[in-house]
Amino acid sequence: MLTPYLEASILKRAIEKGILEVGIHNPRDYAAGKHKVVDDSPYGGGSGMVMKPEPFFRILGTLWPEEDKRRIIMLSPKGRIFNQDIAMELSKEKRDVVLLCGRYEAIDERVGEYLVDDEISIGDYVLTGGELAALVIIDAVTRLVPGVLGDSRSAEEESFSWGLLDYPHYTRPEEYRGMKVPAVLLSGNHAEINRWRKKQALKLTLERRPDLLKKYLLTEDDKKMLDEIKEESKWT
Ligand code: JFT
Repeated sequence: MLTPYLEASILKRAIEKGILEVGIHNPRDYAAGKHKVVDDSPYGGGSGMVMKPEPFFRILGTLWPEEDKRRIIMLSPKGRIFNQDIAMELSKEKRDVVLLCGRYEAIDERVGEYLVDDEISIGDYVLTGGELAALVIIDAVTRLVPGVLGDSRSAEEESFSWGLLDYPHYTRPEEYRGMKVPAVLLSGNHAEINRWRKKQALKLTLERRPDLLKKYLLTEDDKKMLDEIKEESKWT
């Protein structure tokens, strides 16, 4: 499940450049007995299966025996909701980040209790297991590591719209099926272009995600643009 995505696009390049290293370890390979059983029925009864604790303890004991060299994160619908702040924090993590992915109904509670530093969910919807959530985290974190996206995205550009929705983008042709690219973008006036983009970002964020706008630190010019936006919307 994991390798096709890791071997595509940006993640593949990050791995090739040596910026990212992903090891995939299957609990089944650490399971006991000839049948390599990783799940069992729940104590107390009920439907579904529970992942046994031993394979997880064995993986971690074998590959990360030193507790201070690992940060163990379990993907779980009960975890705190993943966001860009958590992605940023993980991109700066010096320890190996271990993403524990389960299947079936759940992982035996003792894994969370004794091994796990952090429980994370990628959002309030139900997945079949933790692997997709782990890929989402790997993707979001990796693109924040310096060198992954190349130098084309400057720090200035990143901070420009950080916390706001993105402004509209256009490429050639200048006119398509009667739809024109906004004239300001063809003007070559970069101060004006930047202001237009910031205003568009503020407008879209105000319309669709007012919750984001509340957390965003507004400059005096931002406030002025918001006033302009509100004034302009009175006429539509
Ligand atoms: C779902 C998950 C996340 C995240 C880990 C394990 C089993 C299936 C399941 C589904 C509903 C209730 C278990 C997982 C997630 C998310 C993570 C597991 N399941 N209980 N679902 N939704 N956002 N992260 Cl182990």
